[in-house]
Amino acid sequence: MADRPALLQIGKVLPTMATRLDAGFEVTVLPEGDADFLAARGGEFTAVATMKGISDEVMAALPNLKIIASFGVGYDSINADAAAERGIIVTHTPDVLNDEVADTAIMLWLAVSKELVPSEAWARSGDWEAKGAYPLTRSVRGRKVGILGLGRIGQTIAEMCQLFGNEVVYHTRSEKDVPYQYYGNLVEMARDVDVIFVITPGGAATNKLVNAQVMEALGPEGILINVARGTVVDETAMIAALESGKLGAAGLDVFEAEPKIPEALKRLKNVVLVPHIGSATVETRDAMGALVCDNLDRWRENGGAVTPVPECKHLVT
Ligand code: NAP
Ligand code: 8YV
Repeated sequence: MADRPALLQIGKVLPTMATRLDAGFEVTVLPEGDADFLAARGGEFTAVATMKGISDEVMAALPNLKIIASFGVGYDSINADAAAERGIIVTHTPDVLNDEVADTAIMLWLAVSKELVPSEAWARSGDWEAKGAYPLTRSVRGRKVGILGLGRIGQTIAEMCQLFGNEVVYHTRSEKDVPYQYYGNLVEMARDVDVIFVITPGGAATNKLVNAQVMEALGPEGILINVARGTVVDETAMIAALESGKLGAAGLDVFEAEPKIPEALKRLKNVVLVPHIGSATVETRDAMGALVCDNLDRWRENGGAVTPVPECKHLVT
């Protein structure tokens, strides 16, 4: 392998990442809107570092590619099966963001239940003086919590819920060895809980998993928190359920066509919306960036990888 393999960078990396990438690789940033670039130079690159996935077209234009190191644990914007078939290792950044994303999920639940946004507006606007105390809100204590996707992050959310004295139950495709009640049927779980945290991967297998039936089962007092991917929830059905009161409220970090958020969703009072900030702290993003670089360095040293995605584990010795 070349001492400094040619690496194609997709998206803007963190300063800490730039220093490390430059130390080990000959880095070229993929120019946006330059249709001729890949045709002319695609054959040069054996490594990719990406902050925003990689399209099938770009992957196909890199015939000598050996590794795609992706920033983020979710890799629904990378065709990992196609990469594995070509012998390309895809890596992601699991675990280092579990706590941060769980914190964001709990923050959204607290903000929705305790009406942080409208009560803050009440304080700022002078309504407190003019109208008196803000109306009572609802407690998160002692609630029954349903977790859709009890993986690394889902389990961290479950642990945090123990601090609030919540009963935790969950739905996944396969039952886990955990002390929480398992529901094989998502609608049945929705019927029995006060809040659902959505924290599955995105992609075709989970597309619109949270549909109108699930949201109606969660009900007029129910709260939906989505920190997974916008695609996991049927957004049109969610807006209709929130407008009609069939679903009580929602806290959303992710959206179907982000960064676009439907105007109808923005108009609703019973939602808290944040712009995909689940892992977005300096500390956690630096840890994710470091793991991207660790993967690339391992590959450069011995052809391996630290955290390959499951589809590519067999390519790593
Ligand atoms: P993980 O450890 O792989 O856990 C995924 C969980 O989802 C597993 O329990 C899995 O169990 C379950 N699952 C998968 N497909 C399912 C299906 N069709 N129906 C029901 N359950 C299903 O992943 P993680 O590290 O916790 O991350 C989860 C996801 O969170 C990521 O893929 C990403 O999309 C999202 N995320 C968002 C942010 C953010 O900033 N908002 C940050 C990080 C991650 P089974 O396989 O048994 O079904
Ligand atoms: C990041 C995420 O915001 O890890 C994930 O799957 O969604 C987030 O941590 C994203 O990957 C940054 O591109």
